[in-house]
Amino acid sequence: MKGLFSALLVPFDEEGNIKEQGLREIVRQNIDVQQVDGLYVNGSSGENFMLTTEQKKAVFKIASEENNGDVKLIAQVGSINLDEAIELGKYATELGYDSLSAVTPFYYKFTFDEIKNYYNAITEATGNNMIIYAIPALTGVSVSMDQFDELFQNEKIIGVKYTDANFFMLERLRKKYPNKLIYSGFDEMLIYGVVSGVDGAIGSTFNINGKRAKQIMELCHAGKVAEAYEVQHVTNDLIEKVLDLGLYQTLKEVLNVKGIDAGICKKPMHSFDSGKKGEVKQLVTDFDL
Ligand code: SI3
Repeated sequence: MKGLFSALLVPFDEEGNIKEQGLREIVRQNIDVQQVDGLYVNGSSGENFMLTTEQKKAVFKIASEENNGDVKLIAQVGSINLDEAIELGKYATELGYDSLSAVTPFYYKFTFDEIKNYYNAITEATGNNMIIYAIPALTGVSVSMDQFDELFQNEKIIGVKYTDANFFMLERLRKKYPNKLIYSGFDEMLIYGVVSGVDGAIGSTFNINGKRAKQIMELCHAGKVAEAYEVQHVTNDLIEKVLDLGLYQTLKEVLNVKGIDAGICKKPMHSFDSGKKGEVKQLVTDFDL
């Protein structure tokens, strides 16, 4: 379960339907071209929180069929509807997903006890392993060190996808929990995560820039941090531009330019600004995507 996991993009048509063939092409692009070690399915990058339960199941099924055992699979099943999270967790477990992951429940100000019960309920009902998806900037939920201590008492909770820039806490977690899996979540800060000893990374931009991300990890592991930093600089020149043009819209547009049917984003997210298509073509050339 170590290494680089692409947070899988999901292509939609104008009506918000999943484009199955395009999704299969994105899975293959990640495995065959970006050479990632795994896929993180139905995360933020999959626009998961805007999908129906049936659509989420369809994404799990198509991704696992197309993967066909090639790389490791993590199923993000988190939902503030706990029944849905459990239903999805059971479904992904039956499909053979290597681990579940669930975002911390959001919107309502859930108490820590409620959050802990949510994770314990999912692991108990599914019997599968769980990776906590901590992304305080989007959920407003910050998990403290003491709370991680409590959550990690559940042996089925095998790690955390740590999408935060608190590197002091990351260092503390790494030292205290050498046997839990820690995944870095911000692609633009990958090098700091790797130097802090993460086991892997999960990110959206790996769908188009996985090879460079892998280089950053490998160079750091070989002790060549200065060289890794040069690759991070190039990566961040790319990410800065992608964020400026619109994150998921631009990642999809890059794939579209490469001949992969990545469709468009699901409403209410807007589609890529067609007046800027030339800028994306330039990105593909400039960054050799
Ligand atoms: O699907 C997912 O859950 C993710 O891709 C999470 C991941 O941490 C990404 N975060 C979000 C909110 O998309 C990052 O990869 C992020 O897109 C990237 O670092 C650019 O900011």
